[in-house]
Amino acid sequence: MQTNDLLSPSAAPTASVHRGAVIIRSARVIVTCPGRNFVTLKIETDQGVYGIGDATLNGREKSVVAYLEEHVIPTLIGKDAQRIEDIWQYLYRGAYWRRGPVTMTAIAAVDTALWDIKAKLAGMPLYQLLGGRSRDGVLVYGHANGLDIEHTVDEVGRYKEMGYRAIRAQSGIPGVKGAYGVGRGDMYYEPADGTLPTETLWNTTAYLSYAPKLFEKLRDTHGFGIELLHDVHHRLTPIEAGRLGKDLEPYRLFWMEDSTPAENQEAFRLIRQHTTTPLAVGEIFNTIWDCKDLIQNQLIDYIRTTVVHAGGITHLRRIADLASMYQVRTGSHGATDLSPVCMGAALHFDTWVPNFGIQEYMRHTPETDEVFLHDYSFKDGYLHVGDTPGHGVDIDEALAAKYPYEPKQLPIARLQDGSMWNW
Ligand code: EZ4
Ligand code: CO
Repeated sequence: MQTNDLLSPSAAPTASVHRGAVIIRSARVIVTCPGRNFVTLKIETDQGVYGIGDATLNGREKSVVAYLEEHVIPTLIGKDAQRIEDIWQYLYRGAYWRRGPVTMTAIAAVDTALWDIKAKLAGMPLYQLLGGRSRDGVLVYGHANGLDIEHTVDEVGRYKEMGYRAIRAQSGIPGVKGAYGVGRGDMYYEPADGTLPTETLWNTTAYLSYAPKLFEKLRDTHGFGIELLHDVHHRLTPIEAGRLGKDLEPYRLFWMEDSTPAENQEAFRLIRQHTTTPLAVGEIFNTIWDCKDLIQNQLIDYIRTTVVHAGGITHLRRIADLASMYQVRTGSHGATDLSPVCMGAALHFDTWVPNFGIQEYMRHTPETDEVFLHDYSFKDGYLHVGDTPGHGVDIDEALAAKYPYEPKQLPIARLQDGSMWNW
């Protein structure tokens, strides 16, 4: 009797292992807190080559750890580490439950580690594997935060002296408790600050009259020879964002970021109709579907998705390619909660991607930089990657173990009457 191979269980389609395979032997998650929490995935192969990927999701670190340990790592063992695309599809399509920040951060960690491995196997820095260098250095912007206008103007001056050519300016607002972006220290603005979310108070009226005065003073003092950026951090409605964009036009911002929440991508049409201030959004997006309408309708100028929160190099490349068709450029998120592993991978991506715009760069603490040894450096407003094979970032596990996890959450915002607002 003939057997039907298609129906027999032994013919169930699995990804077969080919000659030349580099088998994933183990994978584990490392959690460390050298000043702030970071989650790192380390994938080891049977050829001694390993790769690491950032898996940090600020305030939700343990959710990603559980997703990786319970659901992802067991499926990786025995797979060929070279099959980056197939593993990406396996983790995305194969999960049934698609998208979401936890899932996509976990996928990003695997993807980043696999690109690290592939580049190491090739003996190349990652940017070479992606298609080679498109630029000499990666333009970055730093964060100048002050308690009021005068302080912020001074802080921008300090960033200019450090060599920055592009600076994000955020200022406290009189009468507004805990306005977004006001640091506690000089260099390391760190919003995740409580075991329970800190409550901040928001006042749109005060902000809308204060922000244009800040940029007027910044231009008066520092001139137009420096790029200035501003993050609204989702605090406005679309029509309010349109008004702010219009009020800021004389000060020629590089961009106005996250001026309204973007779950409804259509919302940006209203902002666009009212202002020529360039618009940036995307740091909390996790797939291309969050950006699709914004990009295809040319409602934004910069897409801020990044390696760790948008599915890794593999998915970010797809977003950047879509964006390039509409002259939308990249402006990846790079706050301190994105580890040096993400920063390293992002800088290789930025060195290659044709439609690069700018890269956010908040310096990590010296403790973090010691745990995560990295081959990138800042000079004259640009970050430069070195030629170490892979993405050029490694983790000192013995040192990492000295900094145990500290639970911390992001703040929340309320209006004057107590209603919840967008933080
Ligand atoms: O508040 O990364 O542009 N940067 C930002 C960040 C975010 C934090 C949240 O985890 O908006 O400072
Ligand atoms: Co932001």
